[in-house]
Amino acid sequence: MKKSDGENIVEWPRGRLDFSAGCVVMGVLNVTPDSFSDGGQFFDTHKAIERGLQMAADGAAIMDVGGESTRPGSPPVSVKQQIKRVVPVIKALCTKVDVPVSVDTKSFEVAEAALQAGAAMINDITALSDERMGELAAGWQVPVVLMHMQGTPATMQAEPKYKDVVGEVLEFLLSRARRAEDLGVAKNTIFIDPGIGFGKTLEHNLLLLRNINKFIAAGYRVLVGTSRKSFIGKLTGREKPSERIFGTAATVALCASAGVSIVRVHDVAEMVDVVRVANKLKIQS
Ligand code: HH2
Repeated sequence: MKKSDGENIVEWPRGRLDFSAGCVVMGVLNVTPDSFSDGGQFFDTHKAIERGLQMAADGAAIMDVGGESTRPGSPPVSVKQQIKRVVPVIKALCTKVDVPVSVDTKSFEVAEAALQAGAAMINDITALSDERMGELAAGWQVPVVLMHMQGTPATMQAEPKYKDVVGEVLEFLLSRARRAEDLGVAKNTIFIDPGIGFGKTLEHNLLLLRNINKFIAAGYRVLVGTSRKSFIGKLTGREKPSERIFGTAATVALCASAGVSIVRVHDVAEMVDVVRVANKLKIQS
């Protein structure tokens, strides 16, 4: 079924996303010293702002600003520190460009400070484990990303276990999405995300990606974050995250072609090209 234009455009008081061509790109902007891929590169506020401006110029539809790494084993960062890292960057980007900025945090306080600074979206890797986050999104009428994770970043890669990874992850996401709706978040502004690499082995990640159509068919828009992740390193033998761009491109092309709405990536210019081509190559079933 072809969606009408109305369904392809998601609009809210602070932003707009146009899915009429298919998948769009969310650029990753980590204002952290220790992120697995770009840690330290944009820790300086000015460098982070410049990177955000570059991502907007490169065609990012959203910019995702985070102040806490979630890489396996990463230590938590205090609310105060996260706010100090992300708020000046969000403020500057919101005044300089039209692209909606999302905040990547599991903290209600950080999300609230980010919204006050102009953020237009919340990316919560704990899928509203603090339900005040859902009320916050509903009150500000902003979209939310709900991600699945088994365990916490400190422990998640120790020994992830599922009986049926696809079924369990999907069931969890649907229950959190329904809860978000109960809290007042509009259905078309809820994005579900299988959480690639968050408490998952290589095989779990591959099963989730091979079955991404099941998530797409579930009634909510889907976001996927594979960019430069270690499973791509395992498949390609590329140790350095910065060398995983072609591996990332394969996953991005397949996700876009399958009907994923948003891909979260570090290499915006490259993946905008990938998505533009893949959006035109949806395999007919
Ligand atoms: N992945 C990372 C962080 N946030 N959010 C969503 N919704 N989905 C993801 O797959 C996802 C995410 C990890 O990547 P990155 O931000 O580059 O690394 P770090 O957490 O080390 O800052």
